[in-house]
Amino acid sequence: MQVWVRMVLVLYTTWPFAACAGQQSALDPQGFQSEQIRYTLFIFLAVAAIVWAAVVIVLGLGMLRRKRSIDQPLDLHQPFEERTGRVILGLGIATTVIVLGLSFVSYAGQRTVFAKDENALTLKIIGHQWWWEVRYEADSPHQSFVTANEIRIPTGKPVKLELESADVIHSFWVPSLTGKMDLITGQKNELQFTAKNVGVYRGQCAEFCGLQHAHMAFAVIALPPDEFGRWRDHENQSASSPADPLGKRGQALFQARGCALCHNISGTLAGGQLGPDLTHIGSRTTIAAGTLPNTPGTLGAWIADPQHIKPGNLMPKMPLQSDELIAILHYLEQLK
Ligand code: HEC
Ligand SMILES: [Cu+2]
Repeated sequence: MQVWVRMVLVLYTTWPFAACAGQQSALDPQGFQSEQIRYTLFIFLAVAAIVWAAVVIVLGLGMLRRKRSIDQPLDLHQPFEERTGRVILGLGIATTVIVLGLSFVSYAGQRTVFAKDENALTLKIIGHQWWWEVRYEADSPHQSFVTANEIRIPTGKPVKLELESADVIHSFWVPSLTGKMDLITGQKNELQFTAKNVGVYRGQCAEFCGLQHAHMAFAVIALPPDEFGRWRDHENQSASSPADPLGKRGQALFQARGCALCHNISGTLAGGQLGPDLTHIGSRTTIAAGTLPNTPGTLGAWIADPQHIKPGNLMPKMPLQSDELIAILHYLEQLK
């Protein structure tokens, strides 16, 4: 078989299933809200399919039973006119009932999806070109901390997100958990969802927001509640101070080479707010908004030349000697 024929066949047979399951799929719901959305979708799909099939069947019958052309097409045939009138009236009523019914289904679905729970865990998400700031805010400042591009939540507990933007309009979308919501400057939008199962769910910006829009992903990591509590307690702590000489040098260079102007590392002098918080960067799974897995190699490559990896992003290429790069990398790796 020709190669291209085989490729087309493979694509054709696997493509319909590729989107149905996995980390990022509205058809494989892992939250109460996404379940409701899929349910609404299937009702719409079923009703639309039935209407479509009925129209095609009637059209086919009409074509099969077509009569010869009439000599006087403008002549009125009383019984025929009456029958046509009744059919049109019936179809008009059916259409109205279907549209009203679907409106009700959609309204009921929205009530579930947008239901508010007062006891929800509240997080603030701020969209930036092209990364996500995630703020866990508690009543006491000692319980509040900031992270980026990774949202850890407990399973079974409602989570409320307050969505804002620092620059342009972004859109928050984790298909496995719930529907989309825009992030707009000067406005606070809310989105609530509950993850049913432990897992990692991928999300991404769903509103074109500039050059690196396609590299503006994030992960929602749903943990068992006790594990979430432990993570939260750990995340609350300031960054650990490096004990070894190379780490100490890295920390000093982080200040001296300007990184601290844009990045915050709690418990140190670094307090920049322009870029992601790096207090616990060593324990995050990805860097640069889901663009690369977080490994020593990718982290080093990012610090050496972020513009090569994500052209146009707002972290400039910093002039560093290779020994300085190694020291800074060693320091950041320790920030678990
Ligand atoms: C002008 C501000 C600025 C400076 C200076 C800067 N950064 Fe960044 N940095 C950013 C921004 C903005 C991002 C987010 C880029 C993106 O994902 O689009 C970032 C991302 C990062 C990340 C990835 C974080 C994550 O969670 O994805 C690391 C690590 C990092 N910077 C380290 C450094 C180091 C080390 C230096 C100094 C050599 C430095 N940065 C200097 C603005 C800056
Ligand atoms: Cu965006």
